Formats: sequence, C-alpha cells, structure tokens
Amino acid sequence: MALEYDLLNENVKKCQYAVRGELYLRASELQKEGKKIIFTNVGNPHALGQKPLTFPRQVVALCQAPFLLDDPNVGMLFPADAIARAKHYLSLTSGGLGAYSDSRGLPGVRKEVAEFIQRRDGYPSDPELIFLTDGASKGVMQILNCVIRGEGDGILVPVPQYPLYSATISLLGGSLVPYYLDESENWGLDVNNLRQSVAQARSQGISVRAMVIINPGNPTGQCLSEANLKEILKFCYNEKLVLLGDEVYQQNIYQDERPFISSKKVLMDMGSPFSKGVQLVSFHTVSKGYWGECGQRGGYFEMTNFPPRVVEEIYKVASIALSPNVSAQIFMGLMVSPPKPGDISYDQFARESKGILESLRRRAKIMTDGFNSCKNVVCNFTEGAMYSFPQIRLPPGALQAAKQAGKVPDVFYCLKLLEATGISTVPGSGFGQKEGVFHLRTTILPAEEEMPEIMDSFKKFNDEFMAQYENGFGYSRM
Ligand code: DCS
Repeated sequence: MALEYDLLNENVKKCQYAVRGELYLRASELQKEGKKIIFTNVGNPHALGQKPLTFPRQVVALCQAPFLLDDPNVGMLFPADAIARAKHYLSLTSGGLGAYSDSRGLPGVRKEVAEFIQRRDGYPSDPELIFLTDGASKGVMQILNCVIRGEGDGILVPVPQYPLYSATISLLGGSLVPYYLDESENWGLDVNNLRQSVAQARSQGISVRAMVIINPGNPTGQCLSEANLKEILKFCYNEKLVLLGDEVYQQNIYQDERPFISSKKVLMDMGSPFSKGVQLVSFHTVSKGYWGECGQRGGYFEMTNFPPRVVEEIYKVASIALSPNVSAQIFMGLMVSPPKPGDISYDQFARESKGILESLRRRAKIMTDGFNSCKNVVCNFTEGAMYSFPQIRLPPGALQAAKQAGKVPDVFYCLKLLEATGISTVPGSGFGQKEGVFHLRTTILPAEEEMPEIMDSFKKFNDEFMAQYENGFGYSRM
C-alpha cells in the first residue's frame, strides 16, 4: 500500500524539531522573495561567515586528493606539518577516504580521542569505549535507541532543551520526563526539581532510565559548576540512571568563573562507589567550538561503566550504518590533536582559534546587553555555548493578537520580528518553557561588525511592538 499520510509511523508525525520549523520555513520563503535574512536560528558558524581553520582544511584537502602528495610542488602550497599529518591519517585508513572504516571509526583516531580525554581529565580513557559518529546527533540517537524500549521508558530532559532530545524520544516512542532549569538562578539545575520530576513520572508508571544534561547549555547558555555536576552524578547513582552528558560546547566558554569541567572528570574525582557505579555517555562534535565544522558531520561518544556485552550490542547497531564519514573522523582527530607549540602551523592555528573565541566572547556580551536594553526583555548572560535566550514579556494585547492569528504567542512575536527585520530566530516554545512565559533563541554567531546594527534593528522592532500592544496592565512573566 502506498505511503499515504494516514499510514505514516505515528511517531514520525508526533516528532517536532523547531530549529528548522515554521520560522525557518517562512524565513526561507522571504529569502526566495529577495529579502535579506539573518539566519540566527541554527548554530552554524560557517553559514554566518566564520572562516575555516587553515591547518585542518590543509590536512583534509591532502587526504581527499592524495595525488597532490606526489606532486613535486606540494611543499610550495602546503606546510610540512600538514603534509606529515595527511600522510599519518592516510596511513590509519585502509584505502583512504573512499573506503569504509570500522563502524566505530578508525582505531587510530579513536586512540587520539582517548589521549585527548586523558589529557583533559587526568584519567585513563579506553579507545574501545569510544565510537566516532556522523556528528554528535547520530551518537545521541544511537544511545537513545538502545535505552528506549517503549513508552514506559522515561528520559529526564532539561526544559528548555535542544529539541534533538524531545524529537528523538518521540521518534523512538519513549517518554520525555521534563526537569525545569531555573531562569531566575541563571538557568541553574536544582536537584530537588529532579527528584520531583522522577517521583511524578514513577507515579505514572514510567521507569526513568536516563538523564540528559547539556553543558554548556543549549538554548540556555549556562555552565554547570563542579558542585552541581557532583549532585547530578550522585543523583544518577542513587536512582540508577544512565547519564547522557552532551558536552558539544565545551570549547565555547565566555566567562572565567565556571570553566568547562567534564562529567567524566567529576565522576572519576568522586571515587568509589560512584566512579564505578554511574553509567555515563559523553558526546562531542567538530560542529561547535572554534571549529564550527557543522557540514563535515564529525562526532564521538565515550562510554564509561558499560558492560562489554552492552558495548558489543551498540557496536552491532552502529555496524548497520557501516561506517561514519571518514573525512569527518580526520577532522575529529585533528580537533583532539591540534598543532602543538613549536609546530610550523602552531602560530597560525593559535591566532585563528583565539581570534574566533575572543570575538564570540565579545558577541555574547553585546547580545545580552542589547537584549537587556529592550523594553520588556530580560536575558541571562551567555556563559557558554552559542545562544542567547531572552525572555520576552508579552503584554496582554499581544497575547490576544496572537490568539486571533491562531499562533502561539512567541511564534507570533518571532514571525513579526522576522517580517520587520529579517532576523530569523526560534521561538522559546520550540525548546520548552514554563507555562505563560515566552522566549526566543538566537545564536550569537552573526559577524561581530554586524552585531550593533542587528541589535539596533531588534530593539527598534521590539520597542515598537511593545508600544503597539501595551495597554498598561499585566504581562506574561516568570
Ligand atoms: N547537542 C547539542 C546540545 C547541540 O546544540 C547540537 C547542535 C548537537 C548536539 C548536534 O550537533 P552535531 O550533530 O552537528 O554534532 N545544535 C543545533 C542547534 O541548536 N543549532 O544548530 C544545530
């Protein structure tokens, strides 16, 4: 029978992914009509003008075109350390970039990832427990696929959250168990909230199996403290939950008070019985940080405290897709072992990466300050990641107008913003938020020199919108 809409898998219909939702579709339409659109809906740095880092592109270019290595002029176009690295990575493959690799990824690259984790955390890491993936997304989907057996299985997910989690849980037919981050505490995570969420889910017959943390947070931008991570890990130990640590923004830190600290390190620091008792999967990617190589689709996950039989089953499932992208694996290898001081390419690499991070740090501040200068907008500082998530306090007149237009209030606001300014954002409802509270998410990625103009145009729109709908009575608020 043909695949009619009525015959689609119901889980496919249920699944929602706002980052490419109604706002994005409308923005694409407007762009086709010739309007200038500033796409701040996706954390996709190169699409907003970020230049690729030179060294990794040189290495991968040589791996893609290995005949260049035989050209007598290769040394005029490529530095010697890039040439050496390209030869190194080609020697790790069995047939170059055009050949499938092991379904977990090239053993040599997994070893480099393990060495990186060991340097970062100060604890051993086993390459056999590291799987390379096509972006972190595929890793998250693989693990959730192994955890979720049906709607009786619950996954604790922060609200607001990045909709990869809600969408995948819907697709796999599991149950999302929300825990709320506290906006008035800089989007902090209160373990008492977690307890309540688990108790409530259990009272509905749901077996809570795993917990997701996003650190630094998307869309909320907070960095978890070591003390907070300890509480979370203890909680997972006591409640027998697998912790999924989404750490894709670990390089994106814009303050000095709370540097990134990995869940693995905190777990190992806690010692027995926790260090051997909590099952942890940590995710990383080449899409974020100062790399921003989203289109390459490279990622990894590391498993801690998983029995060998479970790892084998995860390997089996990974094998169905044969192999992750091999060129992306090389990007991952380069990300975890970049040029070192003394290498020919070191200075340039350091200059480029520092330039990107410092600019992001300034942009995070320009955005937060810009939002906080607007009428009825309050915004926590972006401590890390790539997003700003201001709360928009909509006057009753705007809520009414949204209702008349048949739109969720923040969708209504974001559509008006898009039409007026070309700024394409994602409404807070796409990430989850408390009832009656509204937000939008924007990336902090537009070029730094364009940022003041973007914020001016946002402010002009917002303040006029508020003036239009304000009638002197109460607001939606937290
Ligand atoms: N985890 C989080 C928290 C993310 O924000 C993203 C991407 C991913 C995982 C997956 O990234 P890759 O599959 O590319 O490794 N963030 C999306 C977002 O919110 N905007 O852009 C993409």
